[in-house]
Amino acid sequence: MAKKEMFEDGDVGQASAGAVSRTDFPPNFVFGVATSAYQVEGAASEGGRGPSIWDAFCRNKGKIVDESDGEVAVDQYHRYKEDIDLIAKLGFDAYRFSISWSRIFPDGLGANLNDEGITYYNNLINTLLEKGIQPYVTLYHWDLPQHLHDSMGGWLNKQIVEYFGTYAETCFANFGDRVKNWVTFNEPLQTAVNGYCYGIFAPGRSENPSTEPYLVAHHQLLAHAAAVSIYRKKYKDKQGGQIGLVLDCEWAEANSDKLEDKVAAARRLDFQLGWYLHPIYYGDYPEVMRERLGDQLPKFSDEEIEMLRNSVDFVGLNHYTSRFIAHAEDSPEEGHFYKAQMMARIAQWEGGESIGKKAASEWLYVVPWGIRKALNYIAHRYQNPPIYITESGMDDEENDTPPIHEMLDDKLRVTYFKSYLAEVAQAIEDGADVRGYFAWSLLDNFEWAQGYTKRFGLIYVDYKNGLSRHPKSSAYWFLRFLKGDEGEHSKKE
Ligand code: PNW
Repeated sequence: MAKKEMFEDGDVGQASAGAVSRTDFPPNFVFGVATSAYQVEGAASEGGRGPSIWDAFCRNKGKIVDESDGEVAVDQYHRYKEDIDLIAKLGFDAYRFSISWSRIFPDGLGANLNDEGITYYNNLINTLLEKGIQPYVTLYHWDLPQHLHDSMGGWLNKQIVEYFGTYAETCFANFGDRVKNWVTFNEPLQTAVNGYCYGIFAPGRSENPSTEPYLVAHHQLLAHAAAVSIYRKKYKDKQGGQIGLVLDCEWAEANSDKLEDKVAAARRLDFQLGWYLHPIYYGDYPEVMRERLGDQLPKFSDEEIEMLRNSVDFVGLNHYTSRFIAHAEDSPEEGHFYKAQMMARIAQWEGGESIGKKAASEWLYVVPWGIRKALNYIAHRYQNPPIYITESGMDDEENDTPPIHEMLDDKLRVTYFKSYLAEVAQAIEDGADVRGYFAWSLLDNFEWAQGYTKRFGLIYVDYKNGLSRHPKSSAYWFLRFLKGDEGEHSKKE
């Protein structure tokens, strides 16, 4: 299909302008909201928490656009009851949050357990369960204990695999009687590429962009496998839970019917998903990565591959946006990781047409049809695994000029969720085994290098007035949708 036709019929894309209702999904389909520890908890110097690489990174001038940090964030550490009340009132089934490693082991090493950290997460988990909300817990969402970075090089050192195993096991042992859904890593790609190639995420390294990202990804994969192996050997039977890995993927649509563009789009997907899923399903990195990267790509031993094989009970997909991909010998994208992919990512053409409406973040365009394609791609290429969409959403620019009620009426976000969910329902009909959808995010929060200048929340946080919480139109839309009051009417017409 010509690129223009794909988005001619309206603001946000094709088939998805119609209605969507709860009954388009199986009754046991999970609807949740997501956050991560450093982005929402705050209390960074309280409760015995040790520093993480993000505390240190935020102090480097110029790294965070508004020079902010997660010291207070949105203070969920002290307001978790209020936040859980909101999740319950909106009618969500599940809350995906992450555990801060340095709140459990302040120096990361695994000898000195911080009881206050255990107590905090026990309270959080118990309060969720009292309200009938299932916890989905991520062990690593980018906040490595600073001591592990300083003393041994963090993810660059293979020894990290053991330390991660100890930390993971401590979480299974303490929380696994109640937590039935575990994620080892959130988006290992972003840690590898933004943390070790571009230096725009902690720990901010860009010295060896052609080797470090691949080493860091390798060690994250091995740490993932180690944690899963511990869980399956010692906890899974007793506790009856499941464990998976969360990957991020922009859909890559070939820019034309030319073979070289189709191959470039396929290569792009191998560099995002295949980098992590190929070792797990097929025993090595994708061939095209080996071809393009040669010795820069580490090798697995037979034993490691054995451990990695089938090491996911489900695939978590963080999906926000899509791009058209064109073959490019000399890629316009900067940095080693993108150059190696020999492609151009296209969101806008010379004529001004765009792949979708733009959200606030540079990289985020609203492209509903991409999520259906991404889900079908995973289903076909990776043996139709159970998939949870563990994050999906869009952001508005922080702007304190308009009155708050205007900020709360987030019409484009409502359209985003309606249209993306309609496409998820289609993917289920196509045969993809999709089990859940988590909106990013429960509430506005610390958006990494963008600080507090971008707002992804269903709930508005008033940073100027005591961090008070105010549900946006999208939150009320979910409330009606989850009750079954959305979509049915227009559907029958
Ligand atoms: C995710 N991209 O990161 C993270 O898991 C969240 O912590 C974050 O707040 C959220 O998305 C919004 O940014 C991403 O460049 C970072 O495509 C970058 C991309 C996608 C997701």
